[in-house]
Amino acid sequence: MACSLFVTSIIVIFLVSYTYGQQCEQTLNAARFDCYPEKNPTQEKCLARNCCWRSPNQRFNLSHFSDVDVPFCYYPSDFPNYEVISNEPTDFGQRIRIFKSQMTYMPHDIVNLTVDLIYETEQRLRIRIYDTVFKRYEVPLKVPAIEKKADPTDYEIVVKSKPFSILVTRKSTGMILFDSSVSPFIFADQFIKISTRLSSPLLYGLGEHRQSLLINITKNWQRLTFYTRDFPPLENINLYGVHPFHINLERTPDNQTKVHGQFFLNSNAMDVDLQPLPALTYTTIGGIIDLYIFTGPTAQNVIEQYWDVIGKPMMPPFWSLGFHLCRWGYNNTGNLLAMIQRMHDAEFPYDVQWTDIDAMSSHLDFTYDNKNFNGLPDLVRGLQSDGKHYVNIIDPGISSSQPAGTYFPYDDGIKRGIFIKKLDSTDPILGQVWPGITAFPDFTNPDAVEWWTNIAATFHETIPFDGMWIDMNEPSSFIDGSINGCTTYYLDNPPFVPHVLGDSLNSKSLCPSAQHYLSSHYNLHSMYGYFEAQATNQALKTIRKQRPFVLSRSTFAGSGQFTAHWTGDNRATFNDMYFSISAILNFNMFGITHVGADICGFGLDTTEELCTRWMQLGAFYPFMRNHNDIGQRDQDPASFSWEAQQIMKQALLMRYSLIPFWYTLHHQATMESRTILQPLFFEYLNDVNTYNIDEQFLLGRAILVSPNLIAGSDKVHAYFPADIWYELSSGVKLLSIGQFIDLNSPISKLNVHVRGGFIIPMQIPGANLVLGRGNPFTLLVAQSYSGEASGNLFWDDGDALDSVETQTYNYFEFTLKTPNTLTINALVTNYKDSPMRLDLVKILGINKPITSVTVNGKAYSDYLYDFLDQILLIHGLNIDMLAQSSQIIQWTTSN
Ligand code: MIG
Repeated sequence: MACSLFVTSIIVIFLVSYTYGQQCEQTLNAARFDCYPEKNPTQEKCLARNCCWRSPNQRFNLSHFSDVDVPFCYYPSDFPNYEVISNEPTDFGQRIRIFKSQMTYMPHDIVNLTVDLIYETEQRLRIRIYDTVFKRYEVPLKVPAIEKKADPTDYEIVVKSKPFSILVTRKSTGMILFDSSVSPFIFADQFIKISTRLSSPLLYGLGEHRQSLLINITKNWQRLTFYTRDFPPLENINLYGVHPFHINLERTPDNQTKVHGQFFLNSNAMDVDLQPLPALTYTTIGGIIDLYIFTGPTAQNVIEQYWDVIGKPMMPPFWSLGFHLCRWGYNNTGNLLAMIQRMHDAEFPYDVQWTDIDAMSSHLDFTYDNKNFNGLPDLVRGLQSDGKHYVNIIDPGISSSQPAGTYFPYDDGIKRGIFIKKLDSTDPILGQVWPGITAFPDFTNPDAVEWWTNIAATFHETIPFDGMWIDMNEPSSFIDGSINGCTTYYLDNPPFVPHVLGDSLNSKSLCPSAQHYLSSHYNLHSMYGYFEAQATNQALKTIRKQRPFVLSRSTFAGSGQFTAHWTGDNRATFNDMYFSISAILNFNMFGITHVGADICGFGLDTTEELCTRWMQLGAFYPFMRNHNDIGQRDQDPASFSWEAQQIMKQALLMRYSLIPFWYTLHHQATMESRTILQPLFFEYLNDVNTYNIDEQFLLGRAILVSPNLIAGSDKVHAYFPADIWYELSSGVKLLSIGQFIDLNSPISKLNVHVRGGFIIPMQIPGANLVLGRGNPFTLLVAQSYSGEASGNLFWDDGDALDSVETQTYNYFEFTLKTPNTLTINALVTNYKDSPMRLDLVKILGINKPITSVTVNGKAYSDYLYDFLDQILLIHGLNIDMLAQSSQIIQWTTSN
């Protein structure tokens, strides 16, 4: 049946090349869609595709010529396309059959397709387009299944028949959310291309790429490639992770901004082409079209709607919010001990010590080098008895060349058959990584989890690690494909290869034809890190019976349920420090909220100035780790001058004092789908000045961080949206708002401001988070214009897997209401193992002298009022926050 269709279609194509007339009149350059995205397009190759070949219409400015620009070869308006043959209402929405009578230029066009329009929720629409006849690969993510059609609040769909296209608009404004009519739709076995018009050129997301936060395509053409890859983050290349999700702003004529999001659920290698129309084109080489549209209308709403599909981030263990210290190349226990000692002597707060592959024996996973790292197990136990934690590295490559019977992870893996296999073989495909020739565990195989758990558990008996760092999981190999190269099979030789680094899908990784339990490596390559993180999370739960900490380099949509992430091999430059901000903001949108960049830079030698600035900024990374490449100068805080050390210590103390706020934000991320770090536009959507800001960011909704990112500068050019802002450390109110201003920022100073209307729970820092847990809490109350504020605090034992399910936690709501009444509401008080004493309350923005203070109705005299800075400090409180469900602090002022 399919075969005869195919033959008919071949006959049709010959007829067609005579009949269609090449409608090439295309006045707008920006409306040209690239018909020859491969390298070296020529007129001949273009015409062979029945496309139009013309130089761009306007005078061509060669200085702007870049890799991606106005295409010479573009689709004519009458290019063959699908048409609707039926359209039926269903329980979930609509089912449409479409058909294409003319073949296009890629092999194995699929002419009969089904289009499901699924009205999943009131704000979420899903569009699935797939082969009507044969089942194709689909991304093995557990996404919500919807049976009943929802009633859309604010979207409308129109399906056009001939040619087939889909138009989605926002009902309330008429803005276009999706419009595939802009370019022909192509669906061949290994080449699927769909375009959509964007609402505006204001675009965010589409990771993992090194780019500014705002992907501005007002004038620029851009191509972003998605295929996980081990390479130091540079612009215009595919990197470690794949997140085909974006946010697009819609500006209405009356200057209101609404937001929608879009997620392309597809794990095959793909290009996303962006052009100033503005429009976006996905070109993927497998799977199906599975598109989600999230109608917001705010940015936070879009995030909630996205995370409902991919899964919310995990709650990290409390200790993992502290400062982490790592480097590649401690080289031996002596160096490691000396570093720990100098950190201790200098009294830096710090929580987690790491080791890298140099601590392994011959780079073999689940071993340690008991010569150079003699005594490592005791060293780790020593750290733990001081309340610190230890994380070690595990690479996916399992050495296959150790003498039989000497390396259990490989021997047992072979026995259980859990390695990725060569095409048509039961033998593992072999690559080469740090330990030499290696096999690669297939974490899509359910049996792999038990194998992985067992070998990790055995090693845990030797070294009781607290978390696992999973690196090299793109998966990365030092050779292309395998030790035997790749095959002539079609998966190893696709007719179109997206613009991946190295020009081949097997570049520094495995052959696409390699076989996983669930499907081919061709389909699953970019999910390797996802499945490894899931298995590792599972293994740690089984072994430690506590909340797991996993750090993964490669990620896919939804990885945040299992793992934290760092942005890979950055370099010690101010530019790298700048790009870390947009990367971290993006990963927050992608649902991996526990994220950071290597502080002070991984590659290259850092400088004292850069490292000082970076420690200040890094104190506001959700995941705060200073990590360094082998061979670079030391960069742990204690390795610098006394002056630099004091500044770094201030930054660390600032972080540690804010941990109750951070921890509560993580709780809200897991429960309410809130980003932890966010761009300013998330909170100030109608303020156009915020759209392009990626040198500042918000922690939660309340704290604005404006780091100094420029070498040798003592000023920060920073924007303050029209609101009340108080400097965090001094409590002083900022006078210029709604504009950019130059803040003083000598090397000793990081500018951090608190937004009026918020109450920030804080705590007196200890030497580490475990030792500081019982320390007194403080509240920073930043009044709004009307003298109100609110905040909350989540607290549990920090390690339990089920504190939410069993309600073994404490939850407080703090409110300041007029007149001058601060209430501490203890809503849940089931966790009693650690004292929760409130010692100090600092209220900002009080412009009248205080005449009295009462605590729970009794006069209280331990307070100070600073008229100049308008701050009321109530100290020595010693309030047990768990004692009563509601406690009240009040004050009166003179008139
Ligand atoms: O081929 O384990 O990104 O953080 O220090 C390099 C050694 C392997 C890459 C990681 C980096 C780590 C390094 N690894």
